[in-house]
Order: sequence, then structure tokens, then C-alpha cells
Amino acid sequence: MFSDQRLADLNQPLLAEHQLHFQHLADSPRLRYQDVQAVVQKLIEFQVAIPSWALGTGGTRFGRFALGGEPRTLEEKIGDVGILQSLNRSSNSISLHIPWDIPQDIAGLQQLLKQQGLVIDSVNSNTFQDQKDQPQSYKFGSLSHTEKAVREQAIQHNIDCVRYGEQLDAKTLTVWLADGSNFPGQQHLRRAFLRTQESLAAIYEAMPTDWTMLVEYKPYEPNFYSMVIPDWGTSLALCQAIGANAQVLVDLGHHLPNTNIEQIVGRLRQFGRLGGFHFNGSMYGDDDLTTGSTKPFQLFLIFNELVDSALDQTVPAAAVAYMIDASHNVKDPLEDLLQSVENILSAYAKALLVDRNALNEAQESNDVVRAEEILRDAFLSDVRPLVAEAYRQSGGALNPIAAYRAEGVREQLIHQRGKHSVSTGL
Ligand code: PSV
Ligand code: MN
Repeated sequence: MFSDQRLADLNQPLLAEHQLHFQHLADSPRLRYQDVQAVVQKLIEFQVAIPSWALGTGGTRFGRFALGGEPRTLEEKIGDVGILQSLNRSSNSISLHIPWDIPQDIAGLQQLLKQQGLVIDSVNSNTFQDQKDQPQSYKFGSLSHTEKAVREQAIQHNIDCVRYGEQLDAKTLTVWLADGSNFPGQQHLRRAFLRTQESLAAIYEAMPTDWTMLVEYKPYEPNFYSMVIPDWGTSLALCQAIGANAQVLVDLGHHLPNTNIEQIVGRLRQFGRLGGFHFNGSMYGDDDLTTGSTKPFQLFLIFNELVDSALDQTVPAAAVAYMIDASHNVKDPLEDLLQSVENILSAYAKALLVDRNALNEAQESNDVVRAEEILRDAFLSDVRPLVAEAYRQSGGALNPIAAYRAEGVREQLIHQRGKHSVSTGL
């Protein structure tokens, strides 16, 4: 972790130029609709959870090129997220994946989390892989399986996840199912859905009443003919059948090309069922590129829906969980996560700059060009000084990646943990 003094020293040489840019933006017409400090405050309050499974180098089935210094234990993973949080003050939580992150020393973990100013966000279950010594196999599904014994094992695993989470004060269970089929005729599509609904309802019943269940969807992979929960419609139907605390999770990488994700986001907000996000970038599919690296306009449009719906009295208020879900094949995972958080904050900042009254007027009068120009005006604004100011005011680094490099964090981690340390995850 970076001490306050070290961060102040790292910020010092950047301060004069930052202030110049910030003042320029604060005085510009782009902010004429807003109180600039109110925008900065919203950015300061915005927090994105870091996935425990994205702190090591990822790979493909063709290979993996590790960087070294990967966290070997849950304690070391918390340490890595603590580094990110001390730099950007926008990543104050961590999502766990069971069984990769089974907590052992609860009191020690609680103390460590407190020290680092972190909380556990969500606990993710894993019924997409068979674990050693597991009696039943998930080869043909888990919560949707034809055999009761397999479903019961998968239900119990999810309940165990909730119990682990309770020990660390988490309040959310995230369920992603790999269940589906690879060939036409392999699976009875409606029966698989009904079995899934029944299994999810059993898990929901066992959850404390102040917990939320997030139900993720994905159109393909690992199954390539059908997935039991392929789309937001299926997730929504399941959530509606299960209960008010069951909510849809939108993973940006889980859409077919050209899907209008912002419209899905708007709909789910309208129905009061948007529970959370898994942010990542996606070029071809679930490839987990850095969030905002290839489609920043789409990310902005998603935040535009979030900001707009938050102002709409007719839309149910919601606690949306913002999480990253990515893996990093060629980048230092911590640098990639800093970039992702920054891109997310930038998209949010731009959405906050939209002149909403003018946009509403343009939409109501069907002034297509004006409406589009209003969005473009916000999207094309350089909001980096706003994001940097949020980092600065909350005690972080004006330039988190530069600070990370100047401090030689990766070199230190390699020194402490070794060149060949391996993190659990995919
Ligand atoms: C599946 O592709 C997924 O998006 C789910 O959220 C899993 O829990 C996660 O990735 C595992 O890496
Ligand atoms: Mn995901």
C-alpha cells in the first residue's frame, strides 16, 4: 500500500498541470449545467469491485504467459486489491470465487480487510468445473442437471458460498451457469429451464433475507448449441419467478455482436431488476479485454442509461453492484484493472455531463441530429481532469498507473512472491 506521504510526493510534480486542466474544464461550457464539485463528488462515491480471479495472468487454451508475483492466497489477493484501492480509491471491494477463495482464518481476513479499507462484495459460485473428490460431475450441467443428486450437490455448493460470504459480511451471491447443450436434441430445453428455476429457488430460500442473488446470462461457451440462461430475458424470467432479491447481472462480454446493451440496461432498470454488472471489453466474445478499450462509446451509452434512470422518479431505486470480470493475458493484471476502473469512471463522468433537459427536449420534438449532438458533446469531452481530481480529493494518485510504475510494484511483488507464483482462477 502507498502511504499518504508517498502519494503526495508522487502527485507533487503533476499538480500544477492538473490544476490548469481541471480549471479549464470547470470553466468550460461543458460544465455549465453542473456544479463541478457535485460531479467530482459522484465520481468519488463510485466504487467498482475487483474480482479475486483477475489478479493473476489469464490465458487461453493455447497457453499462458505469466508475469510473476501473482497472489497465492486470499490474503495476498486482498493485498493486491489494497494496492489498487490506495492508488485510485475507487476499488474498495473484492468479489470472491468459491472454491478458489475459501476463507480460512476469518478473524485474520476481517482484520486485513479493515486495514486495507476493503469489503467483500459478492461471492461467486463455481459449478462449471469439477473439483477433486467431488462425488457428482457437472459434465452435463449443474442446477439444470437431469439427475437430482447432481442438482442437490450444486445447490449445496451455492448455499456453502452464501455461508462463506456471511462470515465476511458479503451480501450478494452471483450465479453463473455453464449449463446447456452442445448438440440439437441433447437437452430438453424447457425441462432444463424448469429444473434450473427450481434449483435457484432452493438456493434463494436458504439465503438470508438481506442478501441479493445475481443471475448472470451468457449466450454461448462452454456450451455451443444452447445455454440454459443465454440472455437477459431468461435471467429476468427466472428472477421474477424466484423473488424480489433476485436480480439480473449484465456481463458486458456476454452478448452477441452488435447487441444494444444500453437498451437492455434501460429495460432492466425500468423493471427494477438490474442487480449488477461485470465490466470487461469484448471484441469477439467473452474475451475479457480491458473495459472500455474497444467500445468506449458503448460504455458511455450504458452509463447514460444509468444516470438517466437514476433521475427518473418512475424508475424503482436500485442498488446496482459494479464489478469487473476480466482476465489479462498480456498485461500486468493490476495495471489493466487500474485502466478498467479509469475507463469506467470516465464513462460515468461523461454521462454526468449530458445536458439532460436539452436531450429530453430534442427527443420529445424528434430532433434527431440535436439529440445525437448532445450525447456526442458529452462523449467527446476530455473528462480526465475530473477523474484525476476525484482520485486526488479522495487521497489517491493523480496518475495511478504512473505511480504504480514509479514505485516498482510489480518488481516488488515478484521479489516477495517469486517469478512463478500462480494465482487461482481461470
Ligand atoms: C463466465 O464467463 C463468467 O463471466 C462468470 O461471471 C464467471 O463466474 C466468471 O466468468 C469466471 O471467470
Ligand atoms: Mn461474468
